[in-house]
Amino acid sequence: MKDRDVADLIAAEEQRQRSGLELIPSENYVSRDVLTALGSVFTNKYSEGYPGKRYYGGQINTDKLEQLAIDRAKALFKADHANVQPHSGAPANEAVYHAWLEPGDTIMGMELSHGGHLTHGRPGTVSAKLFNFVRYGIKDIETGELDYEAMHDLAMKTKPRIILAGFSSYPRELDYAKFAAIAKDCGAVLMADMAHIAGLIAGGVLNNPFDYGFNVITTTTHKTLRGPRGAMILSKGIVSNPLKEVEKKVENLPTLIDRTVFPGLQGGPHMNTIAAKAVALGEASTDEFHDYCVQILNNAKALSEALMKRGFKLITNGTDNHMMVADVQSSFGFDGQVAETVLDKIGLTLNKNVIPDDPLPPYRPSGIRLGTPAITTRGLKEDHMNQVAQWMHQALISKDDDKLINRIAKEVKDFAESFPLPS
Ligand code: DSN
Repeated sequence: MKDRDVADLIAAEEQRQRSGLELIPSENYVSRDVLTALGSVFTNKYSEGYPGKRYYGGQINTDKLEQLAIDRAKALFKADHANVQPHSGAPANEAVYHAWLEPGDTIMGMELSHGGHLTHGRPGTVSAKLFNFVRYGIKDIETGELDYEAMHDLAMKTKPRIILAGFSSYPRELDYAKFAAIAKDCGAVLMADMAHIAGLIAGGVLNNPFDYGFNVITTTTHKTLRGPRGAMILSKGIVSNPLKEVEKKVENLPTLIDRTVFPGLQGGPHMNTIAAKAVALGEASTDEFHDYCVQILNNAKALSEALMKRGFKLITNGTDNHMMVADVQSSFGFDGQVAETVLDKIGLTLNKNVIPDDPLPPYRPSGIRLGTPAITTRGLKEDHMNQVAQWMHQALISKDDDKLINRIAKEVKDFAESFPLPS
């Protein structure tokens, strides 16, 4: 590479990734094939429109490529349709809202501090300015069970046009059948934002919302799914020509969504990213990927138990998926920002996070969020989780002891470097 400034930063980032352990639950290490597709000549091509219906010439390969990604996504998630063009998760969610709703309509989503995502109605976001969000949340903080009765009552009172099941910091499975029953009673469309757990659904270790009557699923492609940064919208319904207007009926959601993604919200799709999505979807359909997903869950269980044994207060007392949220303020007497900084120093990367109804502000919240997708890709197994928990505990209880912190950092580095990045 001729540009030494950028080349040096790439090399430094590769070294950082190699010598540390990535515990942010929304991150992963992609395969060399995904990186190759991302860096391919498809980056040179404009392809506004959809396969067979483009506004530019020269689409002989892009049409086949996008169709391949669509077909793989449909087969993997049992969808009638897949739109593989969204650049990221936030615009994918926006696209669904705009495809189905009119300004002022109501969406029911998860309370943000209980695990909901910014695009599920955080004040100040574009969607919160345009739509009316109402909230459901956790009933029992010890088990993480949602308050489905309150959700039903609120849905009947506010008549949301979309009920959104999904989260970015909730460590339990949702009861999709209960969501479906509530949506049926109030007449809402059912949408799942499965960005965090798409890989686990593809790998067959968590439930697929489509099996419970959901209409739409949005997901990013770079978390447990282990693909490039980007997103997809999967839907049930009739697929028709996206260049022609259709009536706003639930069976037309695939076409309504296509028309909202392009030309509604985006211009040209990023075909190199779509190539990498196709590769990741191919990888996710293998037995090896299923085994990887089983290991993610086993590692998360082992890590959560090892942490709780050392006095970490975990929200809902454990996990059913790949992530954990720990209340470090009540466990150790300092906030999540302090914990994030200390753990960064020893080479364990995770993020500060709010806990349900957090009394502290979001930039200094009570909690941290961590997970096992990336370390499982590196090859760590249940037996290693005790060691990870021990390093975290030692570093946090001795956070001002620079000598000890440096010693742990060296141990983490030596350990991490014995688990290579995917090649
Ligand atoms: N930023 C993502 C996460 O970490 O969960 C969600 O967008």
